[in-house]
Amino acid sequence: MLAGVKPSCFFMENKEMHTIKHQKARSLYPTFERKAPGAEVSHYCPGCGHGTVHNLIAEAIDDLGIQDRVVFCSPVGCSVFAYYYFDVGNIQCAHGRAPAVASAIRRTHDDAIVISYQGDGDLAGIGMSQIVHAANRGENITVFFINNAIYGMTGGQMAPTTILNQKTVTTPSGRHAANEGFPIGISEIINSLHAPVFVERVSLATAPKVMKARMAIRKALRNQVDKKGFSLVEILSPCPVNWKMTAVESRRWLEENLEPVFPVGNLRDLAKGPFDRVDRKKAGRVSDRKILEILGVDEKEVHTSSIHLKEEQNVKIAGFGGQGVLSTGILLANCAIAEGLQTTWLPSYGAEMRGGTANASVNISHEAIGSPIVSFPNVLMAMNLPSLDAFEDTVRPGGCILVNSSMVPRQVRRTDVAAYHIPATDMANNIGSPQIANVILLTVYALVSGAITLETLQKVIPLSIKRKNLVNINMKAIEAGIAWLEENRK
Ligand SMILES: Cc1ncc(C[n+]2csc(CCOP(=O)(O)OP(=O)(O)O)c2C)c(N)n1
Ligand code: SF4
Repeated sequence: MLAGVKPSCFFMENKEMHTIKHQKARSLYPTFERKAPGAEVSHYCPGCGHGTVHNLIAEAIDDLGIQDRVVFCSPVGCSVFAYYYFDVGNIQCAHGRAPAVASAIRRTHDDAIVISYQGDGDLAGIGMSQIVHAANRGENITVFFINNAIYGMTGGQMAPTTILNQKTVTTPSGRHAANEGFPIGISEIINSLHAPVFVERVSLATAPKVMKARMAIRKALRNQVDKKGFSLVEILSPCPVNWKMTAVESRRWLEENLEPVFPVGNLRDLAKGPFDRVDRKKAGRVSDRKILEILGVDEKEVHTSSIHLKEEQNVKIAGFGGQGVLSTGILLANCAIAEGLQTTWLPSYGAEMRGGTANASVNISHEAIGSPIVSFPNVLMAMNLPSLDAFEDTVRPGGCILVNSSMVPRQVRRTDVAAYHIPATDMANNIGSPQIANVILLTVYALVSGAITLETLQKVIPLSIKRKNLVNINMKAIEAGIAWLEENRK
């Protein structure tokens, strides 16, 4: 539609005046620039209901004036790319887990308006327990449940909401109750719980029904703005491609076949009361002090360290599986704990069982650490060439790169970082085991950064190593690292 066209009509809803605008909602990006260059149209099939629902949600966000507050949790399914369209905060959640992610965001961000947008495979299949428990807890979130009675993205398999006799790829002769059970009414299940405040099923079969869907979507979002509690709108939506119909046929089929199984209408509207059904003020809170007590941590110990970090250490250790990359990260994190510093360790494995790439992210700080992710390290330990190739450019200027030069046949190209080319695997082989190359690198890191002391490293290694006969050789690796730095320090 054309931008800038004047509003063409007004209507009243809950005493609020709304205008119908013949222009794209502000909460949708003006163009949909997908990964493929030039693909600036929606990825949805013609006649798909997802696009219609996106428009309705975006218009509601605009009219409620909440664009800057919305966090949109998109699912796995055809709407996995919702973040291509909605110009709001976006999080792409693991299959079926959007209600859990939404709950966490809602509880930790008072001002956020959190949307969980889910298909029927996502919500009623793999994520069934997630949605039931989020609803049962009465999370103050808004769930839009797109029921197209089929797994769309994966090519038309049976969903929990597939109706009896409906043919799908996995029920080629139709769904039969004796084989696959009956279609599941999600709205009815949610309506059986105590906590939810608003449950409504709507349909996209005809234009008047789309207008009803529009109202329900607004109501469900407005409930969250007013802190009323959990709202779910189930939207019966066409999937012409997997239903093997034209767009027009699919809307007719929806009305004639889906609606009788899943009757549209409001199942619950308790939002008229002034309060959220769940009184959050009464929620039991565990204090930080209590958590430390449960963990057996002495609070004073956590904040006391003789180390003075010049800056927080964001370390990326990378190599191939078998080089001890992940255990180096654990060793470093354990040393940081022993130094009384805050730390996190996050492993990342390649898909291969053996010989694949692996990396570990370690943060070390005097302060509490917000996220374990290290996207832009100030320290890189590259155990092989692919790791240096992958991460060299991510290191922050002024940072430091330690390279296992036995496995990396090139120099560090960056000139704005300190580079150490240590023939760690050769040195380790000379001592007696290639496995200790990582400790040589770690020793050099300890010395140049001052983030952990050699005494701590020597103390922690015997505690971290399961095979005690390897402790001595690790101590020799530390000595080798010290000797190398003495010889090579400029
Ligand atoms: C853990 C996991 N299991 C299975 C899949 C495969 N998968 C991707 S999308 C999908 C079904 C999505 O269907 P639905 O939620 O109905 O959404 P639609 O595509 O119809 O919008 C499945 C099973 C996956 N990606 N991850
Ligand atoms: S497969 Fe179905 S749900 Fe997915 S985009 Fe196409 S029409 Fe929509």
